[in-house]
Amino acid sequence: MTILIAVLGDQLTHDLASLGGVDRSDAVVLMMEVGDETTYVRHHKRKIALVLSAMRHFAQELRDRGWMVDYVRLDAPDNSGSFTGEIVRAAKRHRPASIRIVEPGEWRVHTAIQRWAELCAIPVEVLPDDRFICGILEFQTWAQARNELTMEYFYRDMRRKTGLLMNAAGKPEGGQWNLDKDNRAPPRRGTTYPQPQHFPPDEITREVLDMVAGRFAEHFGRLENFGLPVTAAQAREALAHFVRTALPDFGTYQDAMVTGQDWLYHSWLSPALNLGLLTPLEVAQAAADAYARGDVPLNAAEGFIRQIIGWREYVRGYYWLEMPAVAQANALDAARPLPEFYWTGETEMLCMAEAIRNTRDNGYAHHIQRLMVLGNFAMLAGVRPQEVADWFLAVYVDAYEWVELPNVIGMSQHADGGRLATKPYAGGGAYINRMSDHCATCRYDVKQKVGPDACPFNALYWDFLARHERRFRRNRRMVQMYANWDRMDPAQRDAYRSSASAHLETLQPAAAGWAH
Ligand code: FAD
Ligand code: DLZ
Ligand code: SF4
Repeated sequence: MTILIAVLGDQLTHDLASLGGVDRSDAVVLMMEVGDETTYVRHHKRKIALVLSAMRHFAQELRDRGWMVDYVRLDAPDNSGSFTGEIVRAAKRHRPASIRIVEPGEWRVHTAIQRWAELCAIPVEVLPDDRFICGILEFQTWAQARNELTMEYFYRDMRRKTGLLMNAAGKPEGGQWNLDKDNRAPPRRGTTYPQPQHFPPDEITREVLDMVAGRFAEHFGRLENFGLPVTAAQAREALAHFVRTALPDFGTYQDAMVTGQDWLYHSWLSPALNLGLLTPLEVAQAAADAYARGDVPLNAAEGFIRQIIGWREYVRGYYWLEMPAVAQANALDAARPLPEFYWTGETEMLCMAEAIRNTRDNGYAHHIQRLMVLGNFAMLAGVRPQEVADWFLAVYVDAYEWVELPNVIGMSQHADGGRLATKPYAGGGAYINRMSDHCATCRYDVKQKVGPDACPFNALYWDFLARHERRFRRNRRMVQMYANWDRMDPAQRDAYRSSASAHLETLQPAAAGWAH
């Protein structure tokens, strides 16, 4: 009895649960390139190229391993344009006894799958995605036992569960769970930085690049110099390259920003991880092994592993716990439209212009650029969180709603009212100046507090605290900021607020049509 196994574009893992325990001679693997997935937001061109190229490579590998693959191409004349449309058509083509699929990464697709059994009149089996270290139900049980969803405690549980960086006595390696205090060094100057490994496009990728350049010409972002890993073998090479060249300094300079340096010591492994070309456990294990060999210091291995088995697993659990309501959350009542320069990069704020250039050229910005520059500015300016979320979902090669939405709504915009992060990630120019070399050559003066030449982050920061005083004044972690505000001369407070208003008035809203 034939089984139809649907494999989605971010499920490109050979030991995917749905591919296990099946007689290959009696199964058809269905992979679908569909218009809906390429345009539910107008993804960065590079992301579309990556996903479709990786899907085509994976299909080829499945065939080489003896699977029968029914691959629906985007340019097929009878392509229905949606997963559901293609499932119905495939059910008619193959007349399977049942359909199997691993639970999808996104709520939109989860909702669509609920209708498949009825539409196809056959059973649909949805299997847990065991590539994640923490299951969805496991996270829900963990969360139910707590008032606050503190990432640090979740992370410790994941360390215990995986045994990563744990000693024989069941204690954290080195005696501490978290070495973040060692990981806040400003950028190292006068040095060369490692670069991610570049994989020249093969014939499959070149064909996809040509198609994307034509069909998605209006989408944001550049395709030039495409060199992302598109197979599991390449992704493993990229992982080894990162461990060798960048991981040793990953921890120390994790929060640094340098003009013209797009990756610093970051891994740029999120695209491969989120597609399933790498699993979180193998990536974290590679860092732990490097530490065990003495190749990298503990603060690097711990800091990196925390991002993978801590933050990445935590935001995925949070997504499924809080959806669908969290997508509309707007606890700070932010109503401003997204400024146009997020799409054009045309701003005199050098930190913003640099992060947006990196985003346009590579579909990348590292965590501190996303959080403390792009996200911080939007929150301080009071931009509507759903517009911010649409932007982040559209412009990054690694963006999938399960990981993007918690990071935007919860971590960077505080729009969930503090469910994910107890304190808003807000900062003025001084923070960016400490962690980057941008301010030295910016048209604005980071040391000036108010006026047309002052760094806009300075006034916007105090204006944000003043606007949300009732919400944040009693927050234990913000007592010091409000004490500083209280000590300020009232004329200084007024000057901050009018300087912020003057800057906000200069912001041009983005024209419709960039994201949707
Ligand atoms: P590295 O710095 O090398 O970190 C290693 C890995 O840890 C990453 O590849 C990633 O898998 C994981 N990781 C690190 N931080 C996080 C985090 N906060 N949440 C989840 N995983 C994390 N990450 C995405 O994968 N997709 C997104 O759409 C996305 N949107 C974001 C939006 C905002 C506003 C913010 C603040 C963060 C977002 N992140 C997102 C998290 C993080 O910024 C990226 O994972 C990281 O920049 C990817 O680059 P890298 O592989 O070089 O990361
Ligand atoms: C991101 C993306 C794009 C651009 N295109 C496709 C596609 O044509 N076919 C496909 O299976 N997946 C695609 N993806 C990834 C999906 O959006 C992702 O698998 C689901 O959202 C998971 O819920
Ligand atoms: Fe950014 Fe302000 Fe520094 Fe300019 S001065 S780079 S706007 S923080």
